[in-house]
Amino acid sequence: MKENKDCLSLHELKQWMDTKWMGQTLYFHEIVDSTNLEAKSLGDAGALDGTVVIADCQKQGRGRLGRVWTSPAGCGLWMSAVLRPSFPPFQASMVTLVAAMAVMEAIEEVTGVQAQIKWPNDLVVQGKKICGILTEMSMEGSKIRYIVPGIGINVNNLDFPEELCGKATSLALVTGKITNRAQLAGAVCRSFEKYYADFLVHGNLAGMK
Ligand code: BT5
Repeated sequence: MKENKDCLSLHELKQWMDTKWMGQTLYFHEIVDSTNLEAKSLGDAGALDGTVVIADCQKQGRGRLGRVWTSPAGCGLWMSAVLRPSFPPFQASMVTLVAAMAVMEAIEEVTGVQAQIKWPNDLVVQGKKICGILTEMSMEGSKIRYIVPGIGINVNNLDFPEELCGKATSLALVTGKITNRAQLAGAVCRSFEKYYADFLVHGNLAGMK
């Protein structure tokens, strides 16, 4: 497998965005500092619930606690959403788990790969990190203004910087195949809608399988 490029574009993404609300307002950038920063700006500017931002490349992909998320062009799914829930702030951390469940289901649906959730915000395959999630929140008084879950999935990466070797993997390294990132993005958004709706009804994750 020498060629690891698929074609990610707004047009391609829209074709796979078979959802009710998540990703129906959709932004795509070839290159961006961080999709979380973009989504937060959109949130500040009044973006609708379910607005999604996807980039081919992040110059300053962010992990938790100021850590760096390696986000090269042409191989990953780097995406963030703007959510405007009415639940109280103490429930916000559950959104990370909703996102993790959604990514796990989407990866299995699209590639057949079974990833495991590594608490609190990672997905791993064969002990190596394939996805990281960074959830950020903005408050207005004691209420949530918006929540931004940011999802990074290593899809078609064939190699990693030295510091990640042995720690990170990708769907391409696991399956030996190229995965269509737009298809995966659509599947993530569809699964997210399902698990999030369940969470909004129950107020917890008890109903999730
Ligand atoms: C995370 O942080 O795992 C959250 C990563 C969230 C990334 C997404 S991409 C879309 C959105 N926009 C952003 O700017 N961020 C979100 P943490 O648990 O702190 O893990 C960070 C650590 O993971 C780093 O210190 C590295 O050790 C490792 N790492 C960095 N890049 C990686 C990659 N591509 N694959 C696997 N591990 C990586």
